[in-house]
Amino acid sequence: MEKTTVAVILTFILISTLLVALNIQLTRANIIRVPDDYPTIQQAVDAANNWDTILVAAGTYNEGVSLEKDGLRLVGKHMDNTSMLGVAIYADSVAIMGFNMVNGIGVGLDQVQNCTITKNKIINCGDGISMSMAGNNNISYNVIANNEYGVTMVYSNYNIFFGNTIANNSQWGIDHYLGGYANFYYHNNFINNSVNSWMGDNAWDDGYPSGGNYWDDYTGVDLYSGPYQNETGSDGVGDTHHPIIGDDEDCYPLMKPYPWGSHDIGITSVTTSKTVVGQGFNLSTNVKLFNYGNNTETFNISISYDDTVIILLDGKNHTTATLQSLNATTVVFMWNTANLSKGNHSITAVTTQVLGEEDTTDNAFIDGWIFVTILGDINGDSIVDISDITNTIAAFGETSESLGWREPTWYANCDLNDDEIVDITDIIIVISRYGDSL
Ligand SMILES: [Ca+2]
Ligand SMILES: [Ca+2]
Ligand SMILES: [Ca+2]
Ligand SMILES: [Ca+2]
Repeated sequence: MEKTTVAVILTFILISTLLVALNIQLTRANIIRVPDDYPTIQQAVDAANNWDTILVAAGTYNEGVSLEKDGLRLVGKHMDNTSMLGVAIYADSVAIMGFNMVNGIGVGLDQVQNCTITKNKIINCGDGISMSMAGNNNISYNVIANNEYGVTMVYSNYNIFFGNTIANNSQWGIDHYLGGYANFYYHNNFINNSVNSWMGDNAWDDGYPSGGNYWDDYTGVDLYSGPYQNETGSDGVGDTHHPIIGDDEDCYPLMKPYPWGSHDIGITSVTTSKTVVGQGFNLSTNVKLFNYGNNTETFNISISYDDTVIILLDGKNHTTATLQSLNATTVVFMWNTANLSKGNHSITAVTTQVLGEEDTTDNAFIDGWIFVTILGDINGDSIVDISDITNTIAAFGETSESLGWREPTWYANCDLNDDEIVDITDIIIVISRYGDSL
């Protein structure tokens, strides 16, 4: 064969190969639009090839979609404005994102792998997400709420769930009862489900400091930090493990629902030294704060009774605090009750919003109430009588350090002269006021 012939054949082969490659590239890049190209999502799915992308404009599509093509990407405009009833997936590597599925059929994953379900709202469906023999799928940043079951699994393993809010589901948030093990859950919020998770053998945290999930029924506190939660100082992670039905546990339960902003401070508790106080006497209110963000923040904190900002003993109406990332502090406010009428008052602490802060729901905290009364009325029933005397005698000798099992305020309410001990002076005050009433 002549050299030129060989060159021509080689060139032909090269161009053919390029064309085939280009064709595959074109096939992969196909984008179909709903409703521009097809009026319904199902018609677009039926017309699509594997690995196509279907973009769905905002609107209400009153259809449940059945999907059997590998790699298909179904993308709604936004989870708030692109509605459909749900989708049943029977193919691998499918992606569903940006849909609002309300009063529909939710998402079904049937014997599929490597699918991504992200940024959808799945609300008021029977099962939010139902998985049957589905593995290695990625379920992230969805709101799965007000369903009967949030997620149900039948022999479905090795799936990853993160950043989802699973809330108000009337049965179980996640149901592994019919087989679901080695699934991995972190940074999800479990809120107000009848039972947050049922059975299974799964992983519930991403190690330290990344952490686990937020559980509304977690009862622990956050006073310590570190991988073993034995180092001084809070870190936004509960100090004790959160048990999950079955033998599982979340070793690093989060103290606040995800996501935590990069600028985000919050008040975690407000406690006032007395719940019942003689009018005109001093109180101290402790406000505990946490910095969930990754920046050092400086901000003001004030406290109010009812809607009136309290002027502190130092004459100011606020305190300024600086708090490093993932750290807690307690600010103490000393104030006097002279301006408060006798009766119940609510106590509220408020912090200023720091620059860039999005979640301000935890920048205000209401701490129940205090009862302002006449001096000597220990139990707040508006009269000084024998029960106040016996209460004070029962607290005789108590100091803030010697409380044992008792509530701090029980001792504090009896320490009428604020000298940090319940002694004969306090008993004499009660007796001298015997019979006084509001
Ligand atoms: Ca902790
Ligand atoms: Ca906040
Ligand atoms: Ca009384
Ligand atoms: Ca005293």
